[in-house]
Amino acid sequence: MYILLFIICGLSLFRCEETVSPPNSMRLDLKVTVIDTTGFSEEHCGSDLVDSASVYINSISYYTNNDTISDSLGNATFIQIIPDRYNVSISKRVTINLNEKNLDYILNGQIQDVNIFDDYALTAHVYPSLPGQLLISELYYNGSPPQPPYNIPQYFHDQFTEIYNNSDDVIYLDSVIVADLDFGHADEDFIYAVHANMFPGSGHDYPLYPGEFIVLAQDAIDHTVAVPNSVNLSGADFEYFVGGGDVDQPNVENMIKIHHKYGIDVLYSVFNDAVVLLKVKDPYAYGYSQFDLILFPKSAVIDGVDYRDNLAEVEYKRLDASIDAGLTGGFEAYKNKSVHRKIDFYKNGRAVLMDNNNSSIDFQVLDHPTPGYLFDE
Ligand SMILES: [Ca+2]
Ligand SMILES: [Ca+2]
Ligand SMILES: [Ca+2]
Ligand SMILES: [Ca+2]
Repeated sequence: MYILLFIICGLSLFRCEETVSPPNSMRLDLKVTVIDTTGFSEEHCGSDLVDSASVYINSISYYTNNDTISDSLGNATFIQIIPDRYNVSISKRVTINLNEKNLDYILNGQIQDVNIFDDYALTAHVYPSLPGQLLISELYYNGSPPQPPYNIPQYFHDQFTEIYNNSDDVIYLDSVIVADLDFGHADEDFIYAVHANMFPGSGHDYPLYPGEFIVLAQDAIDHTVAVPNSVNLSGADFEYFVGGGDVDQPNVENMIKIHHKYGIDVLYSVFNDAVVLLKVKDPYAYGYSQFDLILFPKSAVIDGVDYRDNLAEVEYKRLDASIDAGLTGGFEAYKNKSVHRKIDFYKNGRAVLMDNNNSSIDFQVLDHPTPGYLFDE
């Protein structure tokens, strides 16, 4: 029996190695031409062919990543890549001086799940957007594994959303809404939220200074008491409170419940979901779908992140490229992992986090969450 097992393991190992590194004769070249047909690049850079853009390709089956820079004709060439299904992401920063103020635009595009099994040329469209000033810096939705002898099954009450001021100015959290979205609503103008909760305050009560974090907990308690390798969220700044038997930590501010389709708390899916920050004058102004989802205009979204356990399932993305052109996650539920924005650069000692509006390149996976602080680089 042991011998048989050994042989099976050995075989699968061999097969795995063999597929990851096919011989060079099997490899192929890919040319990506980056183009901006919105008129933005033509006006500000002199051509609709986009030079100096970072082009990233990742193989869906083998998780390999490659990146290169587009040339003066907008062409990015990849030599001798493995034949596979690929996701392609493009990003370029363009600084525009408008009324004596520098605005850092991002040209951003994504092509999902393209079959590249022969030499191939494709055209990728990019769209201009402004990167977020107020960002979701970390999302811990994963939950904790069961830990004997505590006998608690998969634990998800320790979820939290970390928000960061990525700008040079004070930002007030007052009336900012945090919402998670339903899948399958390809609406040009609206997003469809399952849960929506608003920060309290009347305009200037909750300042967030440049480089500062806040933590919004599902429940602001020390979760390590129940599950030792979970997180201590007793120092969280805000918590979701939906009423009923939900925890209400008296010294931690509650979010204002705007919409709550279901659940004993505001639970993000441990498998796949999308979370956004947005701000509107009247959260009830846009109505509801027939499935009891609350609508918000897409134009009100400040930042968003789309995640999924299986990164190959890009067809199930909940956010479009105007908010998040990519997908983060890629791990099993209940592993204690979190997704965190990468550090783009430092400005006067303050970390500026990456926001290409593409979580495939902006986020990385941490083995343990970091509520209210930056991971060590
Ligand atoms: Ca709660
Ligand atoms: Ca409370
Ligand atoms: Ca963003
Ligand atoms: Ca963190």
